[in-house]
Amino acid sequence: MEENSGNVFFSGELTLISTNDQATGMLIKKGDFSNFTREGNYYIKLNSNDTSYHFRISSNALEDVFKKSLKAFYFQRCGSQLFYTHAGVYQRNACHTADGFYHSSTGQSGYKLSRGGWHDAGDYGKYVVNAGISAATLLMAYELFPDYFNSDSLNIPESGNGIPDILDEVKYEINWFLSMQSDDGSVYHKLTKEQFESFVMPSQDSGMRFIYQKSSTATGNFIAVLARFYRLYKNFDSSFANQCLNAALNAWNWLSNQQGIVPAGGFHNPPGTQTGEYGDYSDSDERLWAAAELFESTGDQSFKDYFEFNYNLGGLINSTMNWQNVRTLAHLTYLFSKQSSIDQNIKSQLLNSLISYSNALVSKRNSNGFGVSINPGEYYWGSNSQVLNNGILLILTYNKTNDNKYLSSAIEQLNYILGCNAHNFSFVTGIGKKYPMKPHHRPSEADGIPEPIPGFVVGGPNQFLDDPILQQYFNQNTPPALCYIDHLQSWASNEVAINWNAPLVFLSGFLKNFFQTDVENDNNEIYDFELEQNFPNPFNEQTKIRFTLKSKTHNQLYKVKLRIVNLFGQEIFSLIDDFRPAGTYEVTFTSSYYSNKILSSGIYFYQLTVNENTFTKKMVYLK
Ligand code: 9MR
Ligand code: ZN
Repeated sequence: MEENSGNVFFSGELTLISTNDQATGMLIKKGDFSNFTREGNYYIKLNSNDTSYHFRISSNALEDVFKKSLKAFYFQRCGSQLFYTHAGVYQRNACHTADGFYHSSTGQSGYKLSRGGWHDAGDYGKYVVNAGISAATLLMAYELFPDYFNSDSLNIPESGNGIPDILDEVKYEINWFLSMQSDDGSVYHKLTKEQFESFVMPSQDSGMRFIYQKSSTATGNFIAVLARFYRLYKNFDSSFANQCLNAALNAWNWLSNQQGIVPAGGFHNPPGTQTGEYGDYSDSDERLWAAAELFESTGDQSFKDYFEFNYNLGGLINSTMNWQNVRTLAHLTYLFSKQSSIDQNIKSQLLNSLISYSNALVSKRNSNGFGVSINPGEYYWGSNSQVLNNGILLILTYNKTNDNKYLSSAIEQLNYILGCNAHNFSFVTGIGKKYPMKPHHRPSEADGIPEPIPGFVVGGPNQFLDDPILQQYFNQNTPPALCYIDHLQSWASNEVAINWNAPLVFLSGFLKNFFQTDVENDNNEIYDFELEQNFPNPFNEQTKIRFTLKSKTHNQLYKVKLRIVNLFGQEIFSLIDDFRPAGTYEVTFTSSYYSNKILSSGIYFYQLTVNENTFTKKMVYLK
């Protein structure tokens, strides 16, 4: 029903999905109104007179999630003041400007300036391992889909500098990374206090903060991220980019001389330290990832050899990436490599493993009442991030196969995070009608503002009940997906963290473009672009594409390209590629264009480029 008029625009039947959904214990029925696309504000009413929250149907519905989830990284910045212009009411003073002292467990004494970077989560610690996967996920989004992630107007201090904000934000972290490297090339594991802070603003957090031992997992992460940053940033600032590559190479030099994991047995908090550990029993995945990124950035044979010798030791793509296991990130870098010397056979093995892993995700999604790609048993600390990272893998599989089932499954992962779940609740602060008001996030609590800082996804249901609040409210008979509570002290279900937000940025940023109808129309006064789209099949002889080139100067010729591209910007048909004078043009879509092409159903775009300006319109092709 429409919000204001109460008019009914769509009605349908519910279908039974499950009488006893495993993850929730619920009886679940589904109403599908995906064919109803009229923009507006609506609610749903059942025969029983129950009504839903009011919601919006709009091609821009995901814009807000994307912007806020990326901006959340800015709100995590350590070491500089957040000003009103960028932070609004969440402005705050600079914090932790005197980081940090070598912890006695390093065997070193004194102080190393290591300022900046992002606070890890609800606490104020900074951990290289977790920072690594967070930064890398943001960089991967930009690297694979640059057109979707190139906004320079997110209102962070660097906005408008001609560099995509997502790179500026990551650079803030990169500067801190550089400061965590030791002279021998190795990288210190973390910079934290010995105990978690109390709930004060970061600038009020006093007491000693320490740099802990070097670790090979931190060093591997560091290499991967700096190498990746180098290849994306070199077009913007080659001297800083080169500094990053050199730092990565020095770190590799140290790492490749270590026989086993450092410290032996993996990093552990020394006695007396209780802050985050990010411990790991294996560094072989970090080493593989480091080699993959160095190969992609340099093309150097030695890195290629290292990757090709080791890539299959833990199997192919058979797990979802997380802070502890980055093997899949190594595989993805090789799978999407642009290096010409790549081994095509390995590439196709990796692709096949990605497809079968995604098939398993799709079948989990099919057996879950809310379409979630995790099974009971997988609702552990940070389960929401597993759901989101699964969404990334599904998108990448869609990218390689063009098969819609992966895309629709990816959309469902985001739907779950945004409210299609047993809690009828958006897990992202400031997004939707009902969302976490008491996240375990120190600045959100200590600032005295009732509204939490927006754009943060919380960890989500945790069936292992890893904190006293979860243990108080739930027990081992609680269905796994219900073990969540919006409580300040439920750090194991209601905390926020940078590595959980990064895949939210990826998923919402990718899918927002997917739903937008007009992708970019920079300069519409000069060139009109019309499209007559005969739904559902625009690839036929009734389709006409009309555009006008308005004359600016007498006898001017415009360089005109008209093409049809798929979701990834790859050209499917070229309709015009020449110079044209001002005038109105009409192109009819004759069968000569499509007779010898087999196209799958999906989203395509008409793309008109006139000189330097590109106009894009979406079309849907259904067979
Ligand atoms: O995300 C981490 C999760 O996978 C671990 O099970 C948990 C306990 O070790 O730690 C989580 O990370 C926390 C980190 O140790 C300290 N900062 C807050 C992080 C999110 O809760
Ligand atoms: Zn700080």
